[in-house]
Amino acid sequence: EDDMPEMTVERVHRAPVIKGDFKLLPKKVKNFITHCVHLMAPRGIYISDGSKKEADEFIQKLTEKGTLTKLTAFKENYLCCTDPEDTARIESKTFIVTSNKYDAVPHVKEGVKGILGRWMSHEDAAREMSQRFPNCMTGRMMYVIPFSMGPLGSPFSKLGIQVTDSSYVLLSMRIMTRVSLKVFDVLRDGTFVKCIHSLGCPRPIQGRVKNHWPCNPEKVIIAHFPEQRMIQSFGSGYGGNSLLGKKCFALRIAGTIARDEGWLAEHMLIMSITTPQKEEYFIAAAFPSACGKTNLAMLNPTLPDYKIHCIGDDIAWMRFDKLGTLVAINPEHGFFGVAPGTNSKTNPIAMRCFEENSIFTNVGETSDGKYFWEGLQDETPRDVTIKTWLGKDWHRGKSTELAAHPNSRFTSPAKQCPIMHPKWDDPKGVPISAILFGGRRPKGVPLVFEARSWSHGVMIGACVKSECTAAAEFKGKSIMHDPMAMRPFLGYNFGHYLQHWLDLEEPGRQMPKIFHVNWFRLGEDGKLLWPGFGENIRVLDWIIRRCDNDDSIAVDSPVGLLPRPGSINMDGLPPIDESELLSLPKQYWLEDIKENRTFLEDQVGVDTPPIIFNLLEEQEKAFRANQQATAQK
Ligand code: GTP
Ligand code: SPV
Ligand code: MN
Repeated sequence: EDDMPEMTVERVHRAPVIKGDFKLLPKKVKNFITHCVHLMAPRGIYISDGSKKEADEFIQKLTEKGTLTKLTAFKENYLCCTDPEDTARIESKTFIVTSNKYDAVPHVKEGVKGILGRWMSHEDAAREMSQRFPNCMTGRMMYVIPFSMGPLGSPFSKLGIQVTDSSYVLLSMRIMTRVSLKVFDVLRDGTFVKCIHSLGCPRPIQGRVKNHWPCNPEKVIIAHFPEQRMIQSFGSGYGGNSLLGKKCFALRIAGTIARDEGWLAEHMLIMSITTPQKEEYFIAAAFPSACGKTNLAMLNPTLPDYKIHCIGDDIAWMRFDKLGTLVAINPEHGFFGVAPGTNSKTNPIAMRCFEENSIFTNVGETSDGKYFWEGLQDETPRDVTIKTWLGKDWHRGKSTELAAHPNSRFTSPAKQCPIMHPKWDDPKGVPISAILFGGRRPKGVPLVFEARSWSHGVMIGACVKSECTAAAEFKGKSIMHDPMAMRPFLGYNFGHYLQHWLDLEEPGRQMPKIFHVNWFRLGEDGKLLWPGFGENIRVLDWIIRRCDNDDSIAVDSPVGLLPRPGSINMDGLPPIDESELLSLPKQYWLEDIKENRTFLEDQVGVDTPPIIFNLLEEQEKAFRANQQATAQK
C-alpha cells in the first residue's frame, strides 16, 4: 500500500466509475484501484457485485458480440472458443519474483535448467512489467472483482481483489470463487491479495483478433510477488493464467502464506467415502494436471452400498487443528474441469454438474445445441452435425482433427454437483485420514502402495512423475517430474517446501497415511491393465481398510506396503492381471531410483532435506536385497 500513490478524486474520475460505489470502499482498496487506473488507463471502472443479474447482462453482451454461443439444448449453458494460441497454462512464462532468488527456487546444479519454478528479480520484473502494463487497458473497461477463497468470513479463508479487462474472466471468477461486495465489509482495513490481469490488447487493437478472443501471446507473463501478496498476469485469458484466484493465489501465493503460518496449500481433490457400514472417511489426493482429480472426486462407485461425496476437485487448504487432526477446505466455489473423456460412463456426476449455468471453453458444438468432445461419440446422435472448437465441420470416423481441444474445459458451480458433501463449504473443514499421490505411469508402478511413515510418504510425493498432458504447453507424452503434483504451482523453494511437509509431523498429531496410486499402467499389449473411473472405489476401499490398520491385507515390499494378493475386491470385474498390476520390476525400479536421485541432486541440490536421500537409498538397498523383485519382469 505504501508504494501506491494516494487516491485523488480527479485521477479516478478520469476513468469514471460506471458501476459500484467507489467512495464506500476500504482505503487500501481505493488505493489499489487508483494505482491500477494510473497504470493501465482503462476507459472506466466497473465494480462487480457478483450477482446473477450482473452475470446475465454480461452473458447477453458477449452472446451478441459472438464471444459466447448459447448451447440451446440447455438452460444457461454457453460455449466460448479462444484464440488457438491461448488454450493452456504457460509454465515458461510463469515467474516468482522475490528479493532473494533462493526463497523462490532451489539451488539448481550448475549447467542444469531448473524446472521447479522460475525466479525473476524485482529489477527484471519492473522492467518486464513496464513493457506491458502501462496504458494496456486503453479503451477497455476495468472490472474490479472482490472475492473470497474459502467461505467468506471463515478464519480459514483469504480475500483477493482482481482487476481485469476480460468479461470472460469476470464470468468465470463468479463461478470459481465467491464474488461479493461483502468482501469489502469483511476486509475493512485488512490485507488482500492484489490480482492484476490484462489481456494486453488496448484499443484501437493492433493486428487481428482471432475468434473474438483478444490476447497477446507474444507478451504473456504471469508474475507472482509473494512478498507483496500481488499477482500480475498479462496477455492470456486462459483459466490458469487469468482466473487469478485459482493457481496463482490459492496455490502459489497461498503456498507461501501457508509455509509461514504452518499449513498447506496443495493441488489436491478432497472427497469422502462412506462404507456399507456407514463409516465415513475423508481423503485428499494430489495428481498432476489432467491426471484424474475431478474424476476421482466425483467417482460413481461400482461396489454396492458405497457412497462418495465431493468436497473439492483441484485445490485443498489443510491445517492441523488443536486436537491434532488434519482438516481441509476447498477454497474454490466451482469446477474448471477437463472436458474430453468425460461422459455418462466415465463421469456421470460431472455430466450433471454442467447441465446448466456453465461455460464450455474450446469444445465442439452439435447442430442440436449441445457440446461435443472426444469421448461423447457414443452418446451423440448420428444425425446431428458437429463443428470443432475451431469452427470446422467434423465427421465421425473421418476427421483426423480433434473436435475439442485436448485441454478444453467446463466451468460449473460446485453447488450443482449432485454429490457435493453437505459440509463442502463448512468453514471448519473436514478431517483427512489419507493423502494419495499419483500420476500417469504406463510402466512399472503398481496400482497402489502405502508409505511406511509420514517422511516416507513425503519422499514418495517428491518423486511423483507423470506423462505430459495438454494442461500446459508441453508437447508429446514424455514422463516428467511433477513432485507433489505441484511443479507448475510452487510459490517457494521446493527444498523448503519438502522441509515444511516434514516439519508438520509433531507428537500428538494424527498424521494421515500416505499412498501412491496409478490408474494408468499398461500391459504388454499396450492396453490399460486397470479399468479406472468408478472401479477406483476398489482401491479406495483397500485404502480405508488400511486406515483402520487392517494388517492382514498388506505385504511389505521395497516401495512400501503393497496389497496382499486377493485383498483388493475384484468381484464382478472382467479378468484382471493382478500380479502384473501389482508387480515391481526390479530393473525398472533401480533405474527409477537412480533417476529420482539425479533429479533431486540436479533440481533441489543442497536444499533437499537429507532424509529424502536416505529414504531413497533405503529403497534401493531393499530392491537389491529382494529376490522376489528380481524374479518379476
Ligand atoms: P486438472 O483439472 O488439470 O488439475 O486435472 P484433473 O486431475 O482433475 O484431471 P481429470 O479428472 O479432469 O482427468 C483428466 C483426464 O483423465 C480425463 O480425460 C479423464 O477422462 C481421464 N481419467 C480420469 N480418471 C481416469 C481413470 O481412472 N482412468 C483413465 N483411464 N482415465 C482417467
Ligand atoms: C490444471 O492445469 O491443473 C488445472 C487447470 O486445473 S488451470 O486452472 O488452468 O490450471
Ligand atoms: Mn489442476
